[in-house]
Amino acid sequence: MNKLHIVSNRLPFSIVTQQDQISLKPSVGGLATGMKSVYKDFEGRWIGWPGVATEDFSASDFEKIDTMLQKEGCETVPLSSYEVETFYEGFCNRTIWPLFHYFNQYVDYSPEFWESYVKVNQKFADKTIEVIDDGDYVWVHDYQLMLVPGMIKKKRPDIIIGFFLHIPFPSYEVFRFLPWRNEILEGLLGADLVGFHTYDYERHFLSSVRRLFGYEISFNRIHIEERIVLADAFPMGIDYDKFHNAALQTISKTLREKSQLHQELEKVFFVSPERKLILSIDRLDYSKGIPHRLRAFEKFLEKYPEYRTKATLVMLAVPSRNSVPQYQQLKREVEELVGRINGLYGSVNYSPVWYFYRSLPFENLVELYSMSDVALLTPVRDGMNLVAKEYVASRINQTGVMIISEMTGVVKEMAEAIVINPNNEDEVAEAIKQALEMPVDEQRARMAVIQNRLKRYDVFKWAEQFVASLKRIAQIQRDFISK
Ligand code: GDG
Repeated sequence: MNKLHIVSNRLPFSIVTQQDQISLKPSVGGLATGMKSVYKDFEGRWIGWPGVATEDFSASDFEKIDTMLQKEGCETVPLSSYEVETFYEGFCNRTIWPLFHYFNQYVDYSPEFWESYVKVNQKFADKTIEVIDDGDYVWVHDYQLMLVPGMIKKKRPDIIIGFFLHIPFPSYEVFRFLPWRNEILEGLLGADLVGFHTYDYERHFLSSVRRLFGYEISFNRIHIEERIVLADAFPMGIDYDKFHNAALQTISKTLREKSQLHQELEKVFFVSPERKLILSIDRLDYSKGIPHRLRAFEKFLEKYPEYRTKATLVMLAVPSRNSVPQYQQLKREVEELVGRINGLYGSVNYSPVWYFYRSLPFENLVELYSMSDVALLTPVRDGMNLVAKEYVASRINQTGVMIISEMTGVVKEMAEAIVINPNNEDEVAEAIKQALEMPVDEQRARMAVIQNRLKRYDVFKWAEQFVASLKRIAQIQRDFISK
C-alpha cells in the first residue's frame, strides 16, 4: 500500500494542560478536517509542530506529548522558542505573509529570519524523510514550508511530492522583491504538483518561474531537465454538510436550548423587528480590510440616515499574531473606528457596531451565520476566504446576501454575490444598501446557485482531487523518464 504523508506547520491537534494533566484537543480548522479524511485512508503520518515551544515543557512531558501524538498518527517537529520567534513569527509572518498579500511596506527582510526558515524547513524535511517508504506520496502545505519539497526531492528523487499554497502567490513584480526568491522557487519546484486556490495565483507562479529560471513551460507543465512539474488550481472547499446541519439544528432549538448569544440576538429582533444584522468575521489581520469595512459602514449610515436604527454590524475579530507590531496597531485602529461610529450614531437603544475581540465556539459561529441578513467581507487580499463559504452553507432557507471583495480567491466561485472593491468605500456603502433592500426572491435565486456549487465541491472533494492529480503525475513522470 502506498501511503500519503501530510506535512504542515501545525499538527491537527493542540496541547491542552489542565491541573498538570496534558491532553490533546483536535483542531477544527478547514485544513485539519479535509486532510483527516484522506490521510486516514492512506495510512500515512502527519508531520508538524504541536504549537508549543520545547522550553514550555520538561523533557519528560515533551516525550509524553510526542507519544500521545504518535498514537494519533502524528510525527512531531519540535521548535525552540527562538525558532518560533524567528521562523514562525519572523520569516513566515513578518516576511512572507505581508509580501504575498501585497503589503510591501510591512515586510521585514532580516537575514536572521531567513536563516531560521531554512533550518526549520530542513527539520520538517528530515522528519518526513525518516518516515517515507518506497512508493509513498507526500503532501506539503503552505507558506511556512516552501523549501521542504526541494529538500525532500534532493534526498529522495523517487518520491512524488505535492505542495499546496493556502495564501495568494503574488505577481512577479512583487515576488521579485524577495532577496531569497530563487531559493523559494527552487524549493517549490521540488514538488511534482504545485497547487493554488485560483488560476491567477498559478499564473503568477508560472510567470515567476519563467522569468527567474527561463524553464520551458507548456500550458501548466514546467520542464526541468529530467522531470516535469505541474501547476494547477484547486479551490479549497469547506465541510459543507457540517455547517448546513449545524445551522438546521440552530433554527430548530427550543428557547432553553438556545445559547446566550442566540437569545441576545433574538431580543434585538423582538425589540425592533425591522432590525437587520450585517455580519463580519475574520482574524484581526491587515489583509482582511477591517478598517475599510468600518469606514464604508460609517459612510452608509451617514448617507442613509433612515438605517441608523435599523442596521447593526456584528463584527467578530479573532485575536491573531499579537506579537507583530502591525497587528497591535491594527487593533487600536479598529477599536478607534468602532468607538467613533458608535459615538456618532449610537443611542440608548441602538449600537451601530457590536464588536467582539475574541474567538467564539463553533456553535456561536453558526448562530451568527444563520441569523445575519448580510455577510460583509472586504479583504484587501485573501487566498480564499472560507468564512464566505461557511456563511453560504449555513443559510437554510436560502435567504441572505453576500457582499464579497474582488481581491479574494472565493470570488471566483461567487459571481452571484455582490462583488466590491474594498478600497472603494462609496461602492461598499451602496452595496450594503442594495443587500439590505434585495427582494427575497432574488436573494434565494442567487444563494441557491452558490449553495449548489459549494455543496458539490466540498473540502473532501478538494482533497480527493488533489490526491488523484498527484497519482496521475506519478504516471506522467514515469512516461516522461522512459521517453
Ligand atoms: C488562510 C488564508 C484561506 C474564525 N473565527 C472563528 C472561527 N473561525 C474559522 C472560520 C474559518 C477559519 O477560521 C478562517 O478561515 P479563512 O479562510 O477565512 O481565513 P484564514 O484564517 O486567513 O486562512 C485564507 C485559508 O487559509 C484556507 O486555505 O481561505 O485565504 O488566509 O474556517 O470558521 N472558528 C471558531 N471560532 C471563531 O471565533 N470556532
